[in-house]
Amino acid sequence: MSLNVENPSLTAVLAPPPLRLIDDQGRAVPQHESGGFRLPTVETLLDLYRQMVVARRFDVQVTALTRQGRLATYPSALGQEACEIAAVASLAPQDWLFPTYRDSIALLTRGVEPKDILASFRGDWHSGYDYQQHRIAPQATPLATQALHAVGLATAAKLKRDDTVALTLLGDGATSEGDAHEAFNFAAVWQAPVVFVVQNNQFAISVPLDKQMACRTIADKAIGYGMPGYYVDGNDVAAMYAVISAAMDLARSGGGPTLIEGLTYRIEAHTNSDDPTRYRTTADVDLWRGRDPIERLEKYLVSQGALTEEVRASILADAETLATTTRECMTEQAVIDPLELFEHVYSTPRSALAEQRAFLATELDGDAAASAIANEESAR
Ligand SMILES: Cc1ncc(C[n+]2csc(CCOP(=O)(O)OP(=O)(O)O)c2C)c(N)n1
Repeated sequence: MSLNVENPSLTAVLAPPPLRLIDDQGRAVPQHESGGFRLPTVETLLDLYRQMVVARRFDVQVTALTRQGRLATYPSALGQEACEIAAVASLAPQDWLFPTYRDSIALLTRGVEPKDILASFRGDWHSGYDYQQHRIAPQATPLATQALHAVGLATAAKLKRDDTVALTLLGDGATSEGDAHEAFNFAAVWQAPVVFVVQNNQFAISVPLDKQMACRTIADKAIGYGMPGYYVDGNDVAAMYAVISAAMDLARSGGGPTLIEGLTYRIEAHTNSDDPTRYRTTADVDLWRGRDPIERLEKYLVSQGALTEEVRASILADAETLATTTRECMTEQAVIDPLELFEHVYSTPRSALAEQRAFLATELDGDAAASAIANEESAR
């Protein structure tokens, strides 16, 4: 059945320009274009700038270590610093963050040590950080599952009448999952204090967003769920911070959830096992490199006289110190016991798992014996 529409062009959908407070050239946008959001203070912006510069240095360093074979895998967030840092900066100490594999720099910004962030990427079976201490859930690899967990925690906080808000980060691809739909729907039905920040980096590995949905923006979907939605320039940290902070305030004061889409771009490959030249052009990547979130803020801060050479040098020195710590912790041999994997599954051992454990133990013994022989031979 087709709709009887006289003018089919009426059904054409055009994405609006995303909300921004600082434009590509590093200029504050006029008040009437700011959607009612206020530009954060220069002090706040300088702090966000520092965190973005440090986070990028970490990201670049970890990508290099992965290429050297020190880590099994690392999903880079290069180019997405504005979304990641704005999200963490909007959290109060009691709030919870529900991140994905892409969001290591968010963990870093919330105070997790590099060696603890990287434990699972080196091959350990569990995350290296204490979830309760940092109020950060495990970095989810199954897409969108963390959104449900965030809604669960937020609903519990509401029932307990405490003022905790949950913030979850999702990719554009994750919004194609049923779990994302369930999370958005029940967050709105239950008016849960949760904020969904979708980093639309335009690809789910090799699949562009227009192969996943036909609507204008992900943010538009919010209206269907019954919550506010914002389509924001995800490379403008000022806008991301202003919108996310407002959504956190709304959730904390009992106003329910918000869906925020940050339009951004993943500059690096999906992970080190991906070849992005198969599905996107160098021209596209160059275009987005030209919209760099750090350079944009830098221009603004310089124009305000807030970023002097001295301040910049001290931020770069901090970033280098962190890169050195990161390199050093990766040169230490990881102490990993693969058999530990079986220890916390059931309180009473199950026969199938016991068989698998015995199988792995035999394999590990074989490996140990083989490497002992190899060592002996090379010593001769
Ligand atoms: C439930 C589920 N299905 C498929 C995958 C395989 N997978 C891993 S990453 C990815 C793309 C995710 O894209 P997006 O949500 O946009 O996040 P990005 O990696 O771009 O940050 C897919 C399909 C998965 N991890 N989980």
